[in-house]
Amino acid sequence: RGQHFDYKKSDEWPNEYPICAGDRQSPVNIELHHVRSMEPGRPPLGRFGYDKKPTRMKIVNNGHTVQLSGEWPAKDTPTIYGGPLTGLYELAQIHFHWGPDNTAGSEHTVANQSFPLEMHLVHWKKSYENISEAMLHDDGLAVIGYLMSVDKNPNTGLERMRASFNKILRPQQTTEIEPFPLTLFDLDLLKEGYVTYVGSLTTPPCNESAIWLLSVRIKDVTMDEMDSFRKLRMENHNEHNYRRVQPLNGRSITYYYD
Ligand code: SG7
Ligand code: ZN
Repeated sequence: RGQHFDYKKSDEWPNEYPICAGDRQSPVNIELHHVRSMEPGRPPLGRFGYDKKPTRMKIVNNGHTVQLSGEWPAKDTPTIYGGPLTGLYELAQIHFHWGPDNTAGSEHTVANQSFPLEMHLVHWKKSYENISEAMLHDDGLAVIGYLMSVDKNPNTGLERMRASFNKILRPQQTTEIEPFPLTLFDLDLLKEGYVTYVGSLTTPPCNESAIWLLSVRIKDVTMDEMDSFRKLRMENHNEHNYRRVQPLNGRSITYYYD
């Protein structure tokens, strides 16, 4: 099910994938003074399974990103609920967006500022049959995003992943890694608040099926970790894998805190 597209030609994506020119596209720029406060009485965002070690874990270079996925016993599969979400959303995979140097890389921007790395945790709504089916509905996916900027503190999850990056330097390479619980990424789930809006996949076919939750807290990534991402070869000699920000078209961005 490989989609082929070129980040250098993202203006041409709509020719082949018309939804990429839709009116609820992602990513977007977040202006904190435009952000609206949450409606009172919403249940807080919750999660389970993030602390459970999967039975297997693998990373794949799919030509557009590096993707981490795991296999858990059904009851332990990382799941989120509450906040702006209705129902349960189960984790499908985690992936990243970056650029050739520290001036760019993130997909979302804050006050027009880019960050070197953005981490996405893609979840799909369990009331749908599977993720492909969920992608056809406007509330089918919930993607949590973390913006990261360069600092000295290594991230244990990123360290565990990048130890095997030499096995997936080329597109379509895959390798199993020693399983670890996702809590090693130190994702203290959006406790300091997050912003949410309705949007799309940031890659073709750009389905308008994602509820976005972006951490307000910026995470750390080390220079060595960034170098490891930049050594991964992508399709079409792409040196970056972020899409530029898309118009809001009247959508509101809401600030949530528990
Ligand atoms: C990455 O971003 C991949 C895609 C993902 C896409 O290129 O991780 O995943 C697969 C399975 O190829 O698409 C449906 C999906 O998760 C867009 O995801 S994003 O909007 O979170 N950036
Ligand atoms: Zn993404």
